[in-house]
Amino acid sequence: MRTHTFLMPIPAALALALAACGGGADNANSGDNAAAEADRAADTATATPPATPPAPATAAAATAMAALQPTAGNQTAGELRFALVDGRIEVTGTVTGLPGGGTHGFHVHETGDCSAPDASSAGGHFNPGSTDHGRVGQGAHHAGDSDNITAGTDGSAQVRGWLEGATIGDGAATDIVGKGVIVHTDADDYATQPTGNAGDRLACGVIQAG
Ligand SMILES: [Cu+2]
Ligand SMILES: [Zn+2]
Repeated sequence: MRTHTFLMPIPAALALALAACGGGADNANSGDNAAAEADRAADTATATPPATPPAPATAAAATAMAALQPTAGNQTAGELRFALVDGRIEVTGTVTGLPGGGTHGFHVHETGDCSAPDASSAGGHFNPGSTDHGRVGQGAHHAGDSDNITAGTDGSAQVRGWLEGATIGDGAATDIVGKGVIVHTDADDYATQPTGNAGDRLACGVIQAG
């Protein structure tokens, strides 16, 4: 019994020594092995058909932007960014040239056409779900409804709002790419149908992927 326990470490040590030698041999041949691996990898790559489309294309389409241009007789302009985050669209950016500060309605509209002097060409609120106008996050509302923006005394507003029920770049009925964005003269009351009684249009932009 004592003999056994004393002898056991010897085979273990031999095994370790052999393993070390084996590792050394592998290292010595690693250059050849690497070359053979590369050849096999190349063969596999040419023989295997392309897999599913790469994910980055979808990720890149999940953002959009819009440049706001003033309507006739106004100076309101801005830059907006849209990003799909956790199933809703975050809207960020800056709007300048708002008259006398105050609070202004802000929506995505159904048509990406700002050609009319008063931007009436952008149509009504973006409403793919055929719902009532309202306030995002509080019951029924248009997919294009976003909270009012508030300008400082310098006439500029930092936009930080969101959209619910809309998507970016997927080609679905809810896709905001190609739609319009409008900043209004007055505040949206979140109740009057179907406009929120936000008044005239100070600026208009077209949402573009990117
Ligand atoms: Cu509007
Ligand atoms: Zn609305």
